[in-house]
Amino acid sequence: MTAQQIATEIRRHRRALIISHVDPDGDTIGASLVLALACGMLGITATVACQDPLPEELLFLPGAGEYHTQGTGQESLVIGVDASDARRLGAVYRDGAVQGKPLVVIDHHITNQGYGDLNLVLDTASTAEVVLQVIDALEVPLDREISTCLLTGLVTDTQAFRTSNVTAEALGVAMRLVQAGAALADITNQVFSRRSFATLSLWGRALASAQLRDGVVWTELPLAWVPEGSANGQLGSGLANMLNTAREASVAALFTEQADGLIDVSLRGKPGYDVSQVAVAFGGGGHAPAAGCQVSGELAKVRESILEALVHLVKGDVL
Ligand SMILES: [Mn+2]
Repeated sequence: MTAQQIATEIRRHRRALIISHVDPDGDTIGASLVLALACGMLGITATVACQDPLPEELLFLPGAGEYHTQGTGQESLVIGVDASDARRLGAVYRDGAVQGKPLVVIDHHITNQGYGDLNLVLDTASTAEVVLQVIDALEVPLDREISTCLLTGLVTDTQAFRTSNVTAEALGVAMRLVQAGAALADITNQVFSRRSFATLSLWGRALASAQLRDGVVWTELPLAWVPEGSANGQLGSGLANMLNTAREASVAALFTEQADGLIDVSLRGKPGYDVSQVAVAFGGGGHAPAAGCQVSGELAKVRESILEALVHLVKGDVL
């Protein structure tokens, strides 16, 4: 599928539902908001929706206040953004009024299952770059709002251009976005340097109990530690990256106990270790250096079975 074909499909509709993945990050939010802005310019009424609330540090994005938790039922097209499988689209997509409508999937995960009616999945560092191709195909000009949302997606998914999938093309995209008005330093400051004290305190607790086992560094956030009302996984976002800076470890794992009974598992791998293999084995997905899954069961049991798989990964055993 090409960006041109996706653009042609979008133009056929008057109302579209754009879905960001559960536990939303800067990439799914930025890319979704851009599609909504583009739809608006083309006279298409867009609803942006996500099952979970947006992280506070991303509320500065233009349109972030317009998020819904479900569609209106009026849309004739559904667009799933940055989600490697249908489950990642959460309750918004499970809604009976949404099922059966044509689904366009725009993503960049190598583990994407091609579950849409139309799938545009490219091997880029962010979904924002894929959406830029769609925007170009729709002939929507880049303005400050669109470029700010897209650069936020690229910056968050690459940890400010530090991941191994940052290519010359990705930097070329960043240059285009900065030229169109996106303020790189403001964005990085906004998304990486504005953690709440509660988050830092929680990380302190989690780091103090971190353990190292056969090249795997891991820690966990039991439900009792997580302040009430905080969104799924948001407090732990970034903590997995920090764990993975341990020189002695090849891979890192963070286990977060959620109120819904599921254990959220965030995995990180040093270059040469593909943690998405483990995520996929447990029903999740992601990228070689960063992947995740949500597993039902007791925290200790889930943790042990995943740690076992990670130790095998580190040893080079076939999973
Ligand atoms: Mn992404």
